[in-house]
Amino acid sequence: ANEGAPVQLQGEIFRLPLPSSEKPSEIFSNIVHQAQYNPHFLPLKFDQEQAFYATALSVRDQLIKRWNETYFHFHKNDPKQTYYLSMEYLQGRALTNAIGNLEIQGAYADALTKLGYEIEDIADQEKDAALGNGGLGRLASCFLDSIATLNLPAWGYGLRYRYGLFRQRISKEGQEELAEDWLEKFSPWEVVRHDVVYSVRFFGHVEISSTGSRKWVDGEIIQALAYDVPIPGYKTKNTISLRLWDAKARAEDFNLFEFNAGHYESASQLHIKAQQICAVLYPGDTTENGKLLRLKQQFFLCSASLQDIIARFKERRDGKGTYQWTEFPSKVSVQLNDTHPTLAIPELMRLLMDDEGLGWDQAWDVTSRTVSYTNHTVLPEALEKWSQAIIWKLLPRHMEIIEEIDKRFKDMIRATHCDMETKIPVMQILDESNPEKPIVHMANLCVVSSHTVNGVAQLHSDILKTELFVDYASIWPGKFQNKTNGITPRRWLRFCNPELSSIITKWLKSDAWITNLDLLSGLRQFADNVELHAEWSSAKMASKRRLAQYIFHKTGVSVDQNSLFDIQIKRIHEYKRQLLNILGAIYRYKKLKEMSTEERQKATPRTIMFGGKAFATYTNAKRVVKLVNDVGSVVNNDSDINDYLKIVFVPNYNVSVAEILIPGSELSQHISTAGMEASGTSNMKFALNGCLIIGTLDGANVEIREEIGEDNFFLFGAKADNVPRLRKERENGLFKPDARFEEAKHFIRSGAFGSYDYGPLLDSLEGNCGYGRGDYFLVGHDFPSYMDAQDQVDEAYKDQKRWLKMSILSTAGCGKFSSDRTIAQYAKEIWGINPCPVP
Ligand code: GL9
Repeated sequence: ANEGAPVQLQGEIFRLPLPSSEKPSEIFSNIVHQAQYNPHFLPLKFDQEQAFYATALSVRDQLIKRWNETYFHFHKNDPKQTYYLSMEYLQGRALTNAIGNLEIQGAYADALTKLGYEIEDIADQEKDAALGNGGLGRLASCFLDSIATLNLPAWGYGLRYRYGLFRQRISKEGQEELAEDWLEKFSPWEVVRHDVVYSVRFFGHVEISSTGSRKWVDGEIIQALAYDVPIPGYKTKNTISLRLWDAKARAEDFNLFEFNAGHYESASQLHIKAQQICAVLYPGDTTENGKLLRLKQQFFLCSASLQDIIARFKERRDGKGTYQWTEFPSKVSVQLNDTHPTLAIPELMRLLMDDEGLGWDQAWDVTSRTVSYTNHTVLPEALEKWSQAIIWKLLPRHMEIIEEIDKRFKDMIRATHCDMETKIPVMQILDESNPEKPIVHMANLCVVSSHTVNGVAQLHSDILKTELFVDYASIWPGKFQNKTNGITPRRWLRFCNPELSSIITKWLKSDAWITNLDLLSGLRQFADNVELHAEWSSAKMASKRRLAQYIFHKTGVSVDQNSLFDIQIKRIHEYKRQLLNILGAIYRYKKLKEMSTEERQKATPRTIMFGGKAFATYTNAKRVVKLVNDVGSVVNNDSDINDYLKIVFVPNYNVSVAEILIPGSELSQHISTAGMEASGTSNMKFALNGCLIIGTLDGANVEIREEIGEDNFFLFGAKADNVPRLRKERENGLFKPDARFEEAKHFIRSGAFGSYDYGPLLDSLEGNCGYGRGDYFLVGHDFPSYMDAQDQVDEAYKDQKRWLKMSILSTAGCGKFSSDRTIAQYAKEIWGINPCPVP
């Protein structure tokens, strides 16, 4: 093993040098060892892909060591621990993040160089773990990073979906969805735990014993098998766990007799059913089958996680049965990430009463002191309502418990808040107003059962208290809190934008900002410094260049690197108003066409980029994707204006694409109808990377603007308080559309962007106001102020000195938006947990 000598290995079939078993700590030999002993690949091949897997497995060894130590440290010290239950985690790639957090980036880069590879190319081989849809899932992942970094005793629980969110392909037809096979080869980051298995029951019925105790029996049993993903903190040994459940059937459920009789499907029925549970994130729910599958997924997460939590509680309380259930809430906190894991509430009640023998009052006391709930949206269609019938069918015991919670809640109102009696119809958990289809309001169940309810930005939390949950707030004013979202500065600045990071470290004379983001405010004093301006601008240029190459590679469109890079990336949704953006772009295009060459030369050149996925069944969102692409094809092939405008749809937007787009951005659009975006988190990522924001007073935009200063934010649009009045006025025919708005719409209708029928999309902006029609999202109302703000952007960009100052001040003002701050607040104000650092 002459590992000191450089070997040329890249791409060639070769004989690996023997691993140096004497020095297993050596990274180089460890990678080689992994490549040779990893059973997944031919040992004679060492291409980029295998180099990635070998590198990742070598990093994983380091993670597992720390992760075991962390587990034992928590076990020994038995601190109160939080469990974060979430149906979504948008982890993205893990390699760069892991070696960055462990501060072994340089060592791995060197080792890979010796093996003939660049670390960036190897990192690029990794598939994104896209077990989430948007901001809510990415927030969960940022939280895990901060929890580990702050040494907090907390874990994540989720599902191990076989296919993550779909892969998006853009064709002439618009968006196409393909299965995203992130586990096609295998994931080097997960550790399958054959020792951690629980039974989860579905269907069946409730049996009542002679003493009156109730037990849920029969039905089908599926096994939950744990896969642990170690999550390293930054500059700490602490490495926490993201435990993802996979579903499988028991061997005894495989009917050998049927199989041998040639009835293969019926022989393995339960195996097929088990596979469906963790097949995809958000299976279509327009059919009854689809709804049932989603409910199964939710319950599967809740039941497996709670069984695991209870087992750990017992084990840590000496495992000898001397624990007191009253202690449970002082050892365990369960955070519900939105309403998707609401079934954790009746499941904890059931486990405590039916399995552990507690009475209702005691079980209720334990449950309601354990569980807290985060609301992430006020959109009516996103507030989960389940039909009672489907819960009776799948989870009969839970439906009984929910009924009882509802009954006791109403009794309590009548007994102690009789003034609120008239509010019962809107506050109750069960809604029987349609006797044909009685439903369960999951958010109401969460509010009634949780000790704390929080929104995700100040404005959103205010709306919860004064509108959505106003009546609960009047009886439980202390229950409601705000926890403004945050993002991890490691992934979203330090690792995705190394150029800018070094500049910041150099000017602040320390890299302490990486764990104390408030220190960024120290950049303010240099906001006018010409040297900093030069460095800042060259870092931005480098990121723009990389982004331009990426775009060319993915779309074939070549963009002008000196144009203003303007980006809107997020799920495609009417309330987020990608339509406003593209209508503005269309107007810009039309005006550029009408200008003389001399006039045009005064225009600020722009590249407008869009990215995001439309839910497969959301027709209007898919029409928007199609429109953006159609407009792009026309504009990008129009040689008259190509020096001034390009419009690009970046396909298959995900975490790793965001890591390329955000550092290269100069302007980003956060333009939702005020009051509708609970927080937004990409706004924070952009601002942190020195990108200016054009936006409405919505979600976290409000706080970002406060922090970075109103002069550094391009504001437009209606305020949240005025939105209901504006919709009313529209109803009453009082809305007068701006001429520019009409012109842009007419231009589409004229067929300027092809023959596709955009009528239905444009019609949603016309007529009488109501959800989904009559311009409910106020695109028309906000259009003129949006266009004015865009004119201000163009002017500001012409003055690069001013622009750079604004950009520096954006970064400098982002201290508040670290998820470290958010998590520290959750830990102190909701979870009641303290740091437990591994020595
Ligand atoms: C969301 C909100 O829409 C965002 O404004 C917010 O930033 C995030 C995180 O709190 O939560 N709520 C929600 O349901 N989603 C969000 O992104 N949805 C998805 O992620 C699908």
